[in-house]
Amino acid sequence: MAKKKPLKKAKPRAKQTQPKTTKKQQPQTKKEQQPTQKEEINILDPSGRTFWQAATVTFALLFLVSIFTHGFTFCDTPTGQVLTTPGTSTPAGSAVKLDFYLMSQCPYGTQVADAIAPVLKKLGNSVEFNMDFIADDNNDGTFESLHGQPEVEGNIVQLCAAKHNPDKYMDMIVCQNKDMGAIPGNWEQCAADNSLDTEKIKACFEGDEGKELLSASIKASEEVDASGSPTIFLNDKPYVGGRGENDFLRAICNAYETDKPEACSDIPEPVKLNAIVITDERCGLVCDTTQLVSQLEALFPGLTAKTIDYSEKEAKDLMKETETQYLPAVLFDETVKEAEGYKNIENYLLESGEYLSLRIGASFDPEAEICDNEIDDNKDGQTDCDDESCKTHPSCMETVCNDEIDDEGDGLVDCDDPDCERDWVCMPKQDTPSVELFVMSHCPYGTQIEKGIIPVIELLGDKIDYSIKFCTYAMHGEKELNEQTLQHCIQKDHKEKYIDYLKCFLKEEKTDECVQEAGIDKTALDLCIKSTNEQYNTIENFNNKSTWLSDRFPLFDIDKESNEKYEIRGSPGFVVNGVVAQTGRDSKSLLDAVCTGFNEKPEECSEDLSAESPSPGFGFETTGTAASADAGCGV
Ligand SMILES: [Ca+2]
Ligand SMILES: [Ca+2]
Ligand SMILES: [Ca+2]
Ligand SMILES: [Ca+2]
Repeated sequence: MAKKKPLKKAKPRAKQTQPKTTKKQQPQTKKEQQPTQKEEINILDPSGRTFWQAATVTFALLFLVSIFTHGFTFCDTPTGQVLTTPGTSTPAGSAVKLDFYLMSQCPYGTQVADAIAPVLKKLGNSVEFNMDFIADDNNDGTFESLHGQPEVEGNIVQLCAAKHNPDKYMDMIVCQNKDMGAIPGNWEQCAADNSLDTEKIKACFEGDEGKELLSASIKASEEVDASGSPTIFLNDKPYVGGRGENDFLRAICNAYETDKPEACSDIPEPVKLNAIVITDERCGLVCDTTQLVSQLEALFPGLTAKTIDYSEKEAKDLMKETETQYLPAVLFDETVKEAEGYKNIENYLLESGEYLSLRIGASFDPEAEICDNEIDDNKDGQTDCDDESCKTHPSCMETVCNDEIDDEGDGLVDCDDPDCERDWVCMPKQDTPSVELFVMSHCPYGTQIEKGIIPVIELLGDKIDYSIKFCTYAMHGEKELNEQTLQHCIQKDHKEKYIDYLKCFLKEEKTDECVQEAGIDKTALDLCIKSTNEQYNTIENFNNKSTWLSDRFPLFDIDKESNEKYEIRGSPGFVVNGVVAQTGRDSKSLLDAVCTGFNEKPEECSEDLSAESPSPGFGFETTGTAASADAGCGV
């Protein structure tokens, strides 16, 4: 896929300059997750530039599917996995298995917990229900979770309740969820109110048992790759249906082949609702709404979806009536408001005439010139790239700026083509390129790229001018602030020893040992640290929480100026000759990126460095997966 190619042209997507974030470090809030009414589910690049590219299309559809997996709203990033439709039959006589993976303070997690509680009561032993939590195990008795320590403790106390009061713990959870912000503190009252054994739960919660339960629970979540809350499996298959009480009841009941429990006989009929889907056969895969429709049908069991093509008069009339410009389009009528799954998509619906249009970021304009079909589609006498509207279409542009190929055949190759003007690979060249890497010292993706860049720095030596800089806020606590000031000082006063130090530090984060091992004068270093802390108020700011970013992250101002100059948002950020570069984190990609900055490439640039991504985090043992190549720490 395009985004995995390190040297792929970055121009059309300015947003790529921001490091992507991942579940582990992403401090998200409900506000960030909930789109506003005006927002689109950005499935397809609205600029249309990537629209015709089949590879991007596949990505778009996968993204769409993953959105539906989570019913649009969830805490955290989509996993991108392709999912099947829900419900799978279960052998006669055995219980249906239902697994929830949640975060105790995720509003979308508590929503499904509340919905399933009455269903479990109705179905009793006919359901084998498991609830596990998504968090990070530091393997030292401490944990980290997206919504902070209260969530960690909330997870623990709920696991303790499940262990010691398997029949009643959901009552406690439902009670706690009424005031989600009070989790975990409200557990005791909720446990007492619902006649749970508070003594046992308390002992578990405060002792090692709770921690062990959470460790095991996190493992269970990791085993199924659950990263968003809620992630739901029904009979071991991903569940993508509605999240209301009756949705769950219906889905579970459908999973029994025979011997359906009594409660299955009187489920209210799903609300009937209608949708019209408009597509255009000319736009191929992008307008293939098969998966979208089946996901909508899973979300709305009472849905009747009718698909019409742009070539039909009905479609054209409807588009006019609803002022719809781009396809595919999904138009619901008012009945959607009565359906149980409405809440899941309401923020993505836009009033369009008498309909509600689902904003899916569609970008195929059926009235526009299609730029690569050798037909003058809009009948203005200009075909394909000759048509003004195709000027920014990939098939009419220099799309790869460092392949020595004139991609669209206008006689201008790579950086000579104005199309490449803003591409980072066309950065100004220097005799001695400057390389600035921005990290948080304890960010796993910062350490990952550091492990990748070290061989490049060692190889190029004084042919480049490098520095490791630090983000303006720390996400990994006080130790990160201290470490960064120390590394800043080593670079300032003992640059020649810095790489040796860093290589040692990246093994097991043993700062003191590594200072000694690198032969750095501790006394001088301490003096630098002291004066640097004073100069930048690092400790003072740490102790004054009102200065923190979003009340959560202490500031780190040493490299503030360059962070702002390059608009570095998180860890890692990579800058060559003053231009933010998009590159992989393996040594080969990083060498290529650095070498792009030379006026004349030295022979070292043809050296064959490892193309394997280092592992995120500390230690040099393993290599990372492609999946982590876009991950980062940042808000
Ligand atoms: Ca055309
Ligand atoms: Ca034309
Ligand atoms: Ca080219
Ligand atoms: Ca060209």
